[in-house]
Amino acid sequence: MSELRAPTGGRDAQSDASKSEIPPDLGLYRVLRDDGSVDPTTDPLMPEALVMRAYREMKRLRLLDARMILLQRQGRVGFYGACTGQEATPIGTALALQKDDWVFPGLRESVMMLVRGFPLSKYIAQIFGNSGDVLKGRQMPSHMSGRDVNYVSWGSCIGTQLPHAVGAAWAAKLQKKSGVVVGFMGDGATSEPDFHNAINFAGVFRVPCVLMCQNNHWAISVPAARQTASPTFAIKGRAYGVPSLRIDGNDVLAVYGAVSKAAARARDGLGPTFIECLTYRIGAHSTSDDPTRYRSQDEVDGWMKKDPVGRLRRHLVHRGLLDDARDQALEKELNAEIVAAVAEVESLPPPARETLFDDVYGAMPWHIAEQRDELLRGPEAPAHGGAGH
Ligand SMILES: Cc1ncc(C[n+]2csc(CCOP(=O)(O)OP(=O)(O)O)c2C)c(N)n1
Repeated sequence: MSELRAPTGGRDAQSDASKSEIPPDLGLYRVLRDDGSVDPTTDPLMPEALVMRAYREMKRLRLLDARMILLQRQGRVGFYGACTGQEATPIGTALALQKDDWVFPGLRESVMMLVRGFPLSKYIAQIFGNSGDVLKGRQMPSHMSGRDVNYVSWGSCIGTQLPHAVGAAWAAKLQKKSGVVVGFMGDGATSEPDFHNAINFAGVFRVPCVLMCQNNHWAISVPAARQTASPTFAIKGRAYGVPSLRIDGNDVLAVYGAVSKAAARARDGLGPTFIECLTYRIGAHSTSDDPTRYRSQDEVDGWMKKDPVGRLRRHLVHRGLLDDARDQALEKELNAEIVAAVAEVESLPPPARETLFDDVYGAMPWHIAEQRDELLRGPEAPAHGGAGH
């Protein structure tokens, strides 16, 4: 990844100082400047239509997350894990990938399904877990997935998706398929054995994958500084012989540029790349968490100034592609889209009881068929599944 310059050093430094000497796994690849202009020496020249699309997707996700948290507080959905403050990383990644690529996510990347073409109403039905849900409501809440868009369900046990991602990439290599696999993790996942197994295997077998670490500074209540004594997470790739870099994960142009190059390397048979995306979880870990118990509002306020949506908005205004009126109109349109999608699926009944037995066996064994028949002879299920999952 030597072509990606490393503009700054130190844990959270974001100035443009001392550009060239710092190795990419200690530096910070960044494109968007604070005033909305771009650094011409690092600009990946993302096509204008894609930059506009990125803004639309990031803004929609910001609104969608806020709406889903509201629904959870009203008892209409069971649980939700938001991506607020981290939108640039999954969206910039999704826009850099191709149709036959695969995504093995953690908790905060499900928007990639939408960017890859999964319909919003079906996505929201997965959050309700009702009969509009193609997964038949069996997954853990906030574990959306979509076979049509090569987006695999998160396993929930931290880090387990990483050996799966690397294994899928190895399979693609053996089968001479063209797809690249992207595996995501949080900073906390780098302390799991699965991370080390996966990245070691990826390096040894030079599999076509990109491993993305969203360093959002917290693993629930454990700060990144208690997660590792390494100066960066990216540097961990050195031990495994995997080219690694640290990028500004709140800069969608940087994410797009870095992932495009890493995916191209993988496609060219040059093996894996490990990318640490420096970002921040603005909201709670999930609707079951109260972050005021373990971090200060000052810290959150500091990161709000580096908010990825605001930074991209400044860039679009700087380029003359957006103004207040257009931005407000877009917000109205996106809110209406979300409200309509919720209205379309919320009143659907729960999945039919017999679906519980689908998709498990090719040919249903007799004892399972017996249990299904007994269930169907029993009393009717309540008309609505209620709020709790
Ligand atoms: C193996 C395992 N240990 C603990 C947990 C409980 N847990 C759920 S999320 C989480 C923190 C994850 O932090 P990180 O990997 O940084 O991702 P983030 O949630 O910040 O995106 C933990 C410890 C779990 N799900 N699995």
